[in-house]
Amino acid sequence: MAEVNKSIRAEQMEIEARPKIVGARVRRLEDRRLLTGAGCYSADIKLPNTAHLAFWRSNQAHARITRVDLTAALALKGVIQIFTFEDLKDLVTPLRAASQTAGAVSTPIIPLASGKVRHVGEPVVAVVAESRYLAEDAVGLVNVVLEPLPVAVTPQTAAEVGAPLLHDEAHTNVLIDRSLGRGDVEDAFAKAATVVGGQFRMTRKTPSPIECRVCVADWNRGRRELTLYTSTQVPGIIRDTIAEVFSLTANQIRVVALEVGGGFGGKGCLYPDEMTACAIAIKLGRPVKWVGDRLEELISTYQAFDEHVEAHLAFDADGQILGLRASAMGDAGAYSIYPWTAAMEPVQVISFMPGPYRVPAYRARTRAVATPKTPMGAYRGVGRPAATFVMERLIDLGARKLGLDPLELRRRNLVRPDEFPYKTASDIVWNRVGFTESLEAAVAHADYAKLRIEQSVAREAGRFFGIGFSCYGELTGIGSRISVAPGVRINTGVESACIRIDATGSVTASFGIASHGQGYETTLAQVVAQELGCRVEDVLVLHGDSNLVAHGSGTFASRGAVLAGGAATLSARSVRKNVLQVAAQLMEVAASDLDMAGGKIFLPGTDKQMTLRELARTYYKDIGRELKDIREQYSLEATKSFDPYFGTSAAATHLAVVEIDPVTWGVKILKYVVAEDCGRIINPMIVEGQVYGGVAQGVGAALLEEVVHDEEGQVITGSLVDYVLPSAVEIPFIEIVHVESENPDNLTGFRGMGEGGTIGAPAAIANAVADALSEYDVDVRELPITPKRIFHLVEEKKAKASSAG
Ligand code: MCN
Ligand code: SMO
Repeated sequence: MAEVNKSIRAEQMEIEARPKIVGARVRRLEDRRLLTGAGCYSADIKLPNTAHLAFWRSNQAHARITRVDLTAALALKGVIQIFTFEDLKDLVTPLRAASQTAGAVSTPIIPLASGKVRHVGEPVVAVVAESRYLAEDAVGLVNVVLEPLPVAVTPQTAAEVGAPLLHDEAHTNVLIDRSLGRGDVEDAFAKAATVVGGQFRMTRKTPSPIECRVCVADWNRGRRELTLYTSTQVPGIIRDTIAEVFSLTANQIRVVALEVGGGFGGKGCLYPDEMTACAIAIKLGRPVKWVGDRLEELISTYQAFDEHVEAHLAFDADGQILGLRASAMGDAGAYSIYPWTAAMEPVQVISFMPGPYRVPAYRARTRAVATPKTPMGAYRGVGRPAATFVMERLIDLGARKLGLDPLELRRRNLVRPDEFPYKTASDIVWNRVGFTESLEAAVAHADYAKLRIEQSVAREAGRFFGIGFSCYGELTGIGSRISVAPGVRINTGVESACIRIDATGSVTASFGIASHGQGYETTLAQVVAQELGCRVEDVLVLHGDSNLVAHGSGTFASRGAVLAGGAATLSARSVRKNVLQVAAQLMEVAASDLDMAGGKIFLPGTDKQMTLRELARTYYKDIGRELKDIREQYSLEATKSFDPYFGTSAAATHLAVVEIDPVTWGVKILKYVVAEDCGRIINPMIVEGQVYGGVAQGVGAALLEEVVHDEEGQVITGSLVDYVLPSAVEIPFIEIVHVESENPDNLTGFRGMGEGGTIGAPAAIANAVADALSEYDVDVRELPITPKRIFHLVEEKKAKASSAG
């Protein structure tokens, strides 16, 4: 044992002596290219002989396709061919997102609508022309006759027996109905001193990246090879899926995500548009290009967050949580998407609802209900923003009723450091993570006591000034044991890295993930440089191309740092070991005596050294009998896969201070503090950028963003004038405290954090708004909490007060 400890200590000392690359604020290597307009996006791909694709999309929510008349469109000069589902069906095997969840209903995913349409924006006819302009003109001449079918637009009406069915063969609109929990909830509520609760709702959002979805499909007829350039987060998943759809092997397919201008979840799955482009490219033997416009983005990119939750929380007289009850209903939209299924968000809502708190008894039910709307997919945070909103509102409601400070009530109920590993009532295991540390760090940084004094001064002056907390726990970097979406059949728990040193000594590190804003060319270069012992600028990180490694999925679910970072660590360590062996032979010393850092291999305490460049050149290019043996024995290249097996816990506390304008009821965020624990940080600057972006998205969810449909399922928010995204004006200055708690869960100590900002912000802002309006006893139960909603809430309370008085 002493031996082991000694060697661990020696290793630690050695690590500490090396330059600290992981943990440094390295400037993003990709930014020079991106900021000078030198990035190459999918829309920039210009292949010779490209045909341009445009879609005729459904303008009705639910209707039978009775006639498609293409005569006028086909007569337009420059139109190459026009396709309906019938023209493509011989090529494609319909996809179904299988789920192991009992009673789960899957729906077919096909390139173009067949027989009927199920949401506004669904692609029905694909027009291919010599230019995009001609294709658009021809779309205007396509005549599709739709015979309206009855609609059940809300999940509540769609779930009723006898509601019009979206998928007749499913015999129900309820795609998922699942319950979970532990403990005696009835008893908990019977014993409770205080119960709070009610109906909550987070409305529909759309991810809204700057770059709309784009793809270019290219079929090499001779070699039978398909290349798909697509603005996706998940090239690996798309490749494997396309193989299935077109009955090809994966080595016939290459899926490339060049620069991707944001995804935020919306580019995390395979779309019918991509299937269509591939099918037509194969049919025509010409490259086919589709560039989605903003309207298409707003009506066809998968949306999320439409969660209706009824929840109640029971406390004892001391404010200890006794039990939680929740019933959630998610608006799944028209299809159960591939590969995540309709279960992904609604199940996350109830799984994460107990949050970072000790909840001894819990019972929850969740349903995903098909409605004639754009399918529900991923949106940063997936379910946890809604879960956190509901739970954190319940905590604040409880504090008010119990007469306790919201901070105190949280302190009493957070899972304490000595309780880890803590298994929640929904079966999530929280491993050691800084729940309490994050809360205390936020409180200290914001000087909470002073804020409350400021608040009382403000209130005396008649101002609506409010303070809101939100605490959450997250499972990130999920391994093969736990799936990202409950019940899905695909395993996303593995990522690979291939690291190779070439004859010039430069290092190329290839990954299966796909950076689309996260800055992986920088952070993974930091990890490789640290572990291998070279400089960051020696490392080129390649990603976003299914040809790079044998298997990879992409970037989603806050997994990149943990999974790709883990794979990078393993393969860099493997290459390093070999480099030291080769150097030992060339320098005629023992490998165990050598060290490597900054691109130099050296014998500590002497001037004996060689550069990685010299070593690599000798290894590949010099002539000599002994080199033959060295080459055969040691490779300057390694591929390793990493599977964290379980997930890694992550946590944060957000604290928002808001002021509400008594005339316009507009909410202004005065102060915003985030204390987050993402374990060991690779690059604090990038982590801060992720927090800023995530909180900005959460501010949108809390105050502004909402996809609105009318009672016929028409989309009201078809432009960015109607679907309101936050701008710089609405985004507060965000103060960040890093709580780098030690992470025993995986080999790197990294925890994921890319979604966290969006998980914490809606709840903190909702609580702050409710606190600001506490004189009216206003309860914030629906987000976004717009001026109009606040106005109605206040008027309602005023009316009640005057009728009572
Ligand atoms: N990081 C770090 N140290 C840690 C943890 C993370 O330096 N301890 C860095 C990572 O190296 C990476 C970034 O922070 O550069 C985010 O890492 P991680 O938390 O692993 O999240 P993912 O890479 O898996 O990113 C996915 C996540 C998701 S799910 C959405 S949605 C989202 C997000 O990232 N969409 C984004 N951030 C986005 N940022 C941009 N710019 N654009 C999007 O579409
Ligand atoms: S919503 Mo992020 O792509 O998991």
